[in-house]
Amino acid sequence: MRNATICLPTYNERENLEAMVRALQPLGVNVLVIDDNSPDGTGEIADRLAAELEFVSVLHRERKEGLGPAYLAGFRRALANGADYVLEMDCDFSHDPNDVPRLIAAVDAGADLALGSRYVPGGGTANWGLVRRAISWGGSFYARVILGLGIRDLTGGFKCYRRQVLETIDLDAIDSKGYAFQIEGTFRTIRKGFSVVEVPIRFADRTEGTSKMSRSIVLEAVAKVPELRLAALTGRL
Ligand SMILES: Nc1nc2c(ncn2[C@@H]2O[C@H](COP(=O)(O)OP(=O)(O)OP(=O)(O)O)[C@@H](O)[C@H]2O)c(=O)[nH]1
Ligand SMILES: [Mg+2]
Repeated sequence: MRNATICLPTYNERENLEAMVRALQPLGVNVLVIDDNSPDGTGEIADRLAAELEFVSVLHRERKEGLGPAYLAGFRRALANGADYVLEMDCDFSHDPNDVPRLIAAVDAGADLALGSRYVPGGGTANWGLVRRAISWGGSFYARVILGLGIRDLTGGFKCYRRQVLETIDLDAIDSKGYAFQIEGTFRTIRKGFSVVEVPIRFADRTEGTSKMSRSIVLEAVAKVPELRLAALTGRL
């Protein structure tokens, strides 16, 4: 049986973490919580769950540095622990735990990276306002055109990587923190010749806790996309 590890970054997800872990329990996956010393006590909840449940482990980091560094630390830990598949997922129920088996099945079927996608037929966003939808769709459009990719949803954070991908792409070279991290991971995967498939998902707004999205995360992505394009053009990527 292959080992699938879900990397679950948390920052102040006290209201969501336990319910998320319980929802993932029947799926036969490992869960690695990556907590950045959340002031609301999420890290202690994670420790309690890890002590109770064999499939749960915790990576404590000293401070909040953004999603990118948290995921990179999680990827390295998951690979060291022998994961065959490494997943990314938010801990706020925007990503439906019941969709995890479909992402895994896409990699079982041969994809090297499966992306949960809002912008392919069958996918979508629930209860998002027009502005939020426009920013998200526009961000993927911008990245798709500049990077010349055929992928519809480049900023989503619900993914399943085959181990070989993360062993091949240069993780040390990635310094993106927010949405740019998602774009960069997928771009590097494609540049190395790996196959990517989009799996339609319905993305729901969080109902508990607060968003960590910020203007700087959006601006980082706007700047990072042409940087990635240039790196590819000059053979550095
Ligand atoms: N470890 C860690 N986790 C983070 C950090 N920033 C966000 N997260 C977690 O990453 C996931 C996604 O963050 P959200 O705040 O939901 O951001 P988002 O999904 O882009 O924005 P919304 O759709 O508005 O919720 C959640 O599980 C957060 O707790 C961080 O700096 N460190
Ligand atoms: Mg969210």
